[in-house]
Amino acid sequence: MELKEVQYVLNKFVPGSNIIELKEAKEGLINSTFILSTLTEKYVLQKINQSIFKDYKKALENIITVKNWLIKSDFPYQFPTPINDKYLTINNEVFRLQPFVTNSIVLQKISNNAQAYEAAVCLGTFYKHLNNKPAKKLHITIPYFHNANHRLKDFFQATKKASLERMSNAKKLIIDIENQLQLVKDFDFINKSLPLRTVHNDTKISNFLFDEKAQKVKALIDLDTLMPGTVLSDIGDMIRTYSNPLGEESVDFSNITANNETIDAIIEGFCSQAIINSNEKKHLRFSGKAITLIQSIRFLTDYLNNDFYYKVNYADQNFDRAKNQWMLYQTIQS
Ligand code: GN1
Ligand code: MG
Repeated sequence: MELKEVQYVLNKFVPGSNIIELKEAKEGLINSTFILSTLTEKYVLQKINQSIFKDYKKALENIITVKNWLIKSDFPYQFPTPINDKYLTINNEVFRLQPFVTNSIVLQKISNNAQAYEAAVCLGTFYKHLNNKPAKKLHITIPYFHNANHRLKDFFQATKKASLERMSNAKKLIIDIENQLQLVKDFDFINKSLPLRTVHNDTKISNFLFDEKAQKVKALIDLDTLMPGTVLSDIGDMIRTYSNPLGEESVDFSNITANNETIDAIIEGFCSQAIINSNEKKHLRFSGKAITLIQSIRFLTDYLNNDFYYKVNYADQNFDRAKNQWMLYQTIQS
């Protein structure tokens, strides 16, 4: 989007204010995000990807519900939500405007385990404050989001429709994944035995805003996937993203190895706050392995589907992401 368009959208939210600085934040793979400053305010403007967040209206209701629960229980972190609790539809595009969290920075990767610990403490606090809230009242806005069997169904369907070229590139990885189906089944089986909780569902480090100076978390962001679920989705995704020092875009495949000490820091930080039962605790480490394999399957599925879901900058990027996750998966201890 160009400055003129962003300015037009901003004025629908805040009439009369003028942008003096505009930056696009390119971290997310789905929504488009812009950081904009006016003389007196700084905002985050997002264009929602409606083909992925089809139920964005219900997702907004979830955000408001959780916000109210957290306000009531004095959640000690910021939880930025859309200004006026609303989205605006402008020329068939859906936008939200949020305040920018002052003096905050986005980390693309962790640079030490203390950062992993701090983010996990924030997540644990989130779980503690929502412990007695009725998660099942939240809408399921993306059905089967972390259901492994569902992801496998999509994957097998994609293998049937894929181009010959992409199928032949992916052949080895497809066979490797097919040899791991038991783990995917175990994940669904374990989840059925765990309590339903309010789950964030996208706990990568860039969704925990850090203080510019102190190495502390200030805010939890990216709330589109707040849904009922189990703790394994959130801890699994933390493990998947923080334990991979090279990041999910790295193509240095032979050097992708999980840092298992980072995993210890995540579990320690989370358990220092969250109130979870022994069955949940027992499977935290396993969740990292499972979610990483599922993410490899999701990237590979999208590659076979000709990149319908995740944004790509070059032809085989989703295949590279799938290989990256596969390498990581093999080195995560569980
Ligand atoms: C997507 O758009 P982003 O980066 O916040 C995805 C996550 C994946 C992640 C992989 C709704 O999140 O589930 O783990 O990409 N979100 C959705 O980087 O599918
Ligand atoms: Mg996200």
